[in-house]
Order: sequence, then C-alpha cells, then structure tokens
Amino acid sequence: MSKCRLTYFNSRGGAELARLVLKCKGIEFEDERLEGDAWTQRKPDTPLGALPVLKIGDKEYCQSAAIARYLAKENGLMGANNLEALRIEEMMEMFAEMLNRELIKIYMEKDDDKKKELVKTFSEGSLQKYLDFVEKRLKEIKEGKAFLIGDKLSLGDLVIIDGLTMIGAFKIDPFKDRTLLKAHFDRVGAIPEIAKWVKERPATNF
Ligand SMILES: N[C@@H](CCC(=O)N[C@@H](CS)C(=O)NCC(=O)O)C(=O)O
Repeated sequence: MSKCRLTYFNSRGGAELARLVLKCKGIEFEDERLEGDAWTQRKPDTPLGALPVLKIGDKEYCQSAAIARYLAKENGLMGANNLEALRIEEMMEMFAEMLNRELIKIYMEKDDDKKKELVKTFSEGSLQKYLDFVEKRLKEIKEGKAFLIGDKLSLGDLVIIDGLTMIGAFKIDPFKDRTLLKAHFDRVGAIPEIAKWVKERPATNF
C-alpha cells in the first residue's frame, strides 16, 4: 500500500477505526489532525465537506466506514470469505446503529440534567441489547480461538474495541457484569501494536 494521509479532527471519532487498522498492521501513514481555522479553510476542498478523508496518491476518498473497510480489505482484516465478512459487517453496522440512534443524541444534548437522563435510559435500555449481541457473537467463537472470526484478528475486533471505548467516553461502563466482553477487549488491546498506539495516541475525550 502506498503511503496515505488520513485527515480528521484531533479526536478518535470517525477516524479511529481506520487508524487502528493502519496501526495494528504497522503501516506508516500521515495522521493529519485539523483544528479551528485549518478545517474552515480545507472544508470546501474536501469531497463532501466533512471528515475523515483518506488521501491515496493524488485522490481523496471520504466516508469513515468505507475508508475503514477499504483499509481492512487491503490489509487482510476483512475475513477469508463473504460469510466471515458478514460477521464483521454486522458488528460494524450494529455499532453504527448505536451511535446514530443513541450516542449522537447524548452527545448533542447541552442540558446536563437531560444528558444524564439520556445516559441512564440508554445504559439501562438499548445498550444492554447491543452488548448482549456482542457477547452472543463472542460466545460463538470456537474453543481455543481468540477473535470474532476465529484465530485471525479482523476489522470486527477493532470495531468492538473502538465502540466500547466510545461508550466509555460517555462515562458508561460497558463491562459491568460482562466478563466475556472485558476479556475480549483486553485480549485485542494487548496486541503489541494496538497497545502501543492506545498508549501513545493523543489523549482526547472522544
Ligand atoms: N457519514 C460521514 C459523516 C462525516 C461527518 O459528518 N463528519 C463530521 C465529523 S464526525 C464533520 O466533518 N463535521 C464537521 C463539518 O461538517 O463541518 C462519515 O462517516 O464519514
């Protein structure tokens, strides 16, 4: 893969999954983080006026999920066949659904009391359904295998650690009474390249 540039803001947000793919494979890339005026100036030149944008050669590509999928395919993290890819994609779509239906609402709420109420409703309600689903898939991993699709790390595992980290950013503990989830999070997080990146990445709230 030729050296690429991933442009986003100084946060994990919609770029972290792509960064995790690149980092866990030890691929060099430019991790460009725009702040303030730099974004205002660049915005009109981006494909859709939004970030992240991946630049490969002289071409720019947008849409966070498309970028993550592309990088995963290029680097052997998208499964060995379409069924494995389906396992990965359902996890990806589940976390996207949770973000779009629930977390965005909490993020956008400016009133502290209303925000707390939204967090409580989410934590006690649909979050449990989503985490049950992740655990259900983890329970299906065959004896002696460590990852979502078996013995090979995939984008699905990165989606899980990125998604759980995002839930944590809302001061919600996704691991309460969920030892399986915690074990998987720790196992993937212990992969040396991932542990190194998590330790050295810029500390941001989201
Ligand atoms: N569906 C797009 C959404 C892109 C998007 O809305 N990005 C936000 C940041 S997460 C953005 O660029 N906001 C700044 C702006 O619109 O000016 C994706 O997943 O990449």
